[in-house]
Amino acid sequence: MSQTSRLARQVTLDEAWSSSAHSEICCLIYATQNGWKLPILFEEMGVPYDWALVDFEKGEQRSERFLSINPNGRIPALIDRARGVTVAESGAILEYSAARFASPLLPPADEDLQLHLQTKQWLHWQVSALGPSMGQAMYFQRIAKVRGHNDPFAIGRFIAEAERCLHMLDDQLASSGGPFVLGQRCTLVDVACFPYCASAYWANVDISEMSHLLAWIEMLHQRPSFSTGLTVPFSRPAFFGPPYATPDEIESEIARNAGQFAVISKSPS
Ligand SMILES: N[C@@H](CCC(=O)N[C@@H](CS)C(=O)NCC(=O)O)C(=O)O
Repeated sequence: MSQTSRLARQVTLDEAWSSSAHSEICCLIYATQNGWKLPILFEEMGVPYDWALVDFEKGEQRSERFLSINPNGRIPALIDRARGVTVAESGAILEYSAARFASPLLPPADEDLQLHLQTKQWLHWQVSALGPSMGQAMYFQRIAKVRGHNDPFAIGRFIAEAERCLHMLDDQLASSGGPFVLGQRCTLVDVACFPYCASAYWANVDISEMSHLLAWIEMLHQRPSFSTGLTVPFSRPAFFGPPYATPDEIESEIARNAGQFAVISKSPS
């Protein structure tokens, strides 16, 4: 059930570095699968956070100011004002923040080394395998195709790879016994994987036979910290498909989303 966040406070990009009584950290985000990981994390940790919108409509992810924090020009990034440091790449941000706030979402190595390592293994897998395959499946169908560049081979390849990754998670949930990816405990893996898995509809990946994955997605949609995190900076229920979005919401998201990213491409030589 989605609710308004009591932990989140919006600031402008200009204010992102300014110290505030509300929080020592500021998340630089947009409403995407990688962006939502940070609000979900802070909601789950129960730690107050400031956030600033890096507005894709204005190309702010490619502004000099943002590139000085992340030369890769991608959200999310995090500013830790109290310590005067920044970090980009969602996996690095999740690891840093969980350690910074001593969160059990990153099980300590001296408490359970295997669980600690599994958390890192699946987190790195999410950013290197699940995320890119889902991201490309969405890109070729929801951006390139809508803008007249239909490439069935690329679409087929990335759907197949995303499906393989989602099958891995379904199997992992079955073997861990759930309810979380690594078993009884909610970890950074759940935080990192959820926004992508919940967007299987948007990537056109068929998960109807993946019963463990479906139950896990549904459970996390109902978990207040996760559902609240999905509303910061704003909700895009169309990514999750019916019953989370109406046909009208889906139609308008298709047009809006396709206009949001530059189609940067080179012809093969
Ligand atoms: N490996 C990066 C991926 C980040 C990423 O792809 N972010 C996307 C949004 S989900 C982005 O900023 N895209 C902007 C663009 O392509 O211009 C991470 O995990 O943080």
